[in-house]
Amino acid sequence: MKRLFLLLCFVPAVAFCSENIALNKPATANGTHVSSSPSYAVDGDYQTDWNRGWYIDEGTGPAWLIVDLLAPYNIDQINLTGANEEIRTIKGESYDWIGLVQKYELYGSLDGTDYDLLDSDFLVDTETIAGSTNVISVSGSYRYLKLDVLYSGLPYTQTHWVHLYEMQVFEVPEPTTLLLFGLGGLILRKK
Ligand SMILES: [Ca+2]
Repeated sequence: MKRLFLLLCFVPAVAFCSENIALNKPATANGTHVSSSPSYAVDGDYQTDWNRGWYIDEGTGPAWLIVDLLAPYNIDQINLTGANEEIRTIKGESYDWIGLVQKYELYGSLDGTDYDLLDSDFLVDTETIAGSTNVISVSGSYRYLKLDVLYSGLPYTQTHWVHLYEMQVFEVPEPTTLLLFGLGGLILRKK
């Protein structure tokens, strides 16, 4: 005797898609060292950086970089990547800056005038890209993102380079309901 068991699976699932909405968006800064332009902070390449140069605040305010997302986005997460040994090794650079820090404040704005403080922390030069990336949870709708670097160097010395290798920005995921019709199994048993 044969018995046929047909299992039909109807599986609603939620898929989340997320892309870096800062990628190749316009970026400006209040200074650039040589050709390390602000656009390198949003080009999707960990080997290129916005370099503000040897930064000392002499009463003119912080070194800053602004990214214009060109429209408001409901932002969920921002990743900031600073200098690190992994990139220097790839590029054949011999500097040993591990342990150096950049003190920053990150702001968001809808109109480019009124800014909300989103994060205040340090970017730390470590051995890896991941270790030198700050993952920042954000809640709010913003078009402009502004990074102020208050100093760079050993804490409170203000005597080193200001770098930002990447700023990545991600929206709150939009759920996409997928209806997965799966044929779970066709089981043929013999007795
Ligand atoms: Ca880059």
